[in-house]
Amino acid sequence: MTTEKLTAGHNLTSLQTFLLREESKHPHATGAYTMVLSALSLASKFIAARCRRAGLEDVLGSMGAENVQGETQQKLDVIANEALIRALGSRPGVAVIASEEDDEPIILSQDVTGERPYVVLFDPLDGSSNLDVCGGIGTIFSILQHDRRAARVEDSALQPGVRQVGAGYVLYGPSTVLVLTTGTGVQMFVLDPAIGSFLLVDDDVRIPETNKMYSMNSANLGQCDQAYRDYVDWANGEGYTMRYVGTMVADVHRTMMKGGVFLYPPTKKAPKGKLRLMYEANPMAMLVEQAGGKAFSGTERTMDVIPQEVHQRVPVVLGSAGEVDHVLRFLAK
Ligand code: P6P
Repeated sequence: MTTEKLTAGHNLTSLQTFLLREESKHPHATGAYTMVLSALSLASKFIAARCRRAGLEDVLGSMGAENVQGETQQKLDVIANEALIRALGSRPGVAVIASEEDDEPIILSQDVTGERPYVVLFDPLDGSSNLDVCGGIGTIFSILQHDRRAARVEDSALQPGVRQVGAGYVLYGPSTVLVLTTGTGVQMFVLDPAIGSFLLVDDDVRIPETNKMYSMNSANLGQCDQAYRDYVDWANGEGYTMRYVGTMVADVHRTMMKGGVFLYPPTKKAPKGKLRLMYEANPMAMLVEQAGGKAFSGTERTMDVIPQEVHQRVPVVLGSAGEVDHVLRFLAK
């Protein structure tokens, strides 16, 4: 029997293999970046395991407290947040951690010489309110290089999206999918629970140019600017279909795989938009652009937005280039 037959149907490139192969392309690499991504992978496997048993362990429901966003914290929000902080906090390359769940960034090193080169920002469990109904939820992360010139160490977390050196999300759905960019295209991995490894299934994810599909919470339409309402009227007239899960990771992943456009416009309730720039819009924008799509916040490219504070919110329009252009045409009027 040939080797090929022995391994037929099994992809044998793990995330670890992929990262070490990428690291080997950089002769001066210290391995710190690989260790950051390895920490994110470990924490997401831990979170996936807890999600899989959510109905069997006491991790459903709320903590009875609110986070800095004024949103009710789910038990698994706290568990996921702790897992990410502990995994990243034990890595020598991480200087600052910023989480949706924590008011202020966590400084792991006051050392301004910057031997700790990275800042990691994340939404530990995006869409966690869907957990109780077994809906798709996810983790979103963004990696910046530590800005040693920042006035305060924590200000290093306030860099525009164009300065990201990595971004990704983990979708905890029927399977656990990691979609990652380190700046040279987008790779997709699926967790094989039998061996506990993320295995490479696509080494060059490209978002389809067009698809007559938009994804937004249509219940908000009455609160949106006329331009968004005009776009939806136009799309409906053109025979577009609408899909919306209510978890950004799930809605963006569908958009990455099938094409279309995902929108969270400003509303009366959220006049700057609901989604957070630093650990939702920016990482998703890097992924979408690396896959050939576009990501805008109003008429400004999302990754050009200069952040003012770590939890700031922005409007989001992202997806297939052709579909985002249709929305921008209405916003420009
Ligand atoms: P709405 C989940 O709470 C979240 O932060 C994103 O994952 C999602 O895209 C959005 O909010 C859904 O908001 O107002 O449609 O429930």
